[in-house]
Amino acid sequence: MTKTVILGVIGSDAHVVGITILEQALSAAGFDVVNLGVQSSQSEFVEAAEANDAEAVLVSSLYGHAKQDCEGFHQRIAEAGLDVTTYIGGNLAVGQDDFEETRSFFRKMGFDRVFDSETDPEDAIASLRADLDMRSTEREGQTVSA
Ligand code: B12
Repeated sequence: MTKTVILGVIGSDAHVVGITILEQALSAAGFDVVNLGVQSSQSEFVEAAEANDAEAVLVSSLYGHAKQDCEGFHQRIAEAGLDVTTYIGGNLAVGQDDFEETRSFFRKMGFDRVFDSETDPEDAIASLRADLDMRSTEREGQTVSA
């Protein structure tokens, strides 16, 4: 079954090239992509995930304000009762920094995976396939034992 993913650039960020490339790569890999485009709010991500019964939400941020823009994001997802895999990627901090610290920060925020701006879309797709397949297996397991 085709898996639906929500993709967008969060906050006031207007960098569109990265998500355009990601959308093409994800579509070519067989995912059903709902691209919210740039300058998307947290509510737009959550509402789109709900409306499209999405399996994953992919957040992009390039302009350095991802920490502020993603504050409370996972709380909103939980409040909406959504069980989605969440990824974030791009230029997630202002200026040069230790990416492992950035990764750790966003992991603590609730993102399942955190990608830097050097990420090859194919690597993100491989991770997504693995994570979503694992979720399906877990769900099937739950159904059988229920
Ligand atoms: C083009 C560009 C612009 C254009 C954007 C045009 C447009 N509509 O897209 C313009 C001139 C408008 C612009 C404006 C600004 N920009 Co600018 N911009 C760039 C630039 C040169 C290239 C970005 C780009 O298109 N890259 C090519 C694409 C293919 O790569 P990408 O975006 O990184 O995406 C890839 C990966 O990051 C990754 N990825 C991205 N998101 C996600 C999400 C997930 C889930 C995954 C898995 C992977 C992933 O996969 C993508 C595909 O390979 C970068 C510098 C750079 N070399 O990256 C600065 C840069 C991003 N901009 C920057 C800044 C500061 C700004 C401004 C704030 C400047 C200002 N003071 O006005 C504004 C912000 C305006 C706004 N509201 O967004 C900074 C951000 C600094 C930071 N984070 O610390 C950068 C890094 C430049 C710099 N070195 O300072 N910018």
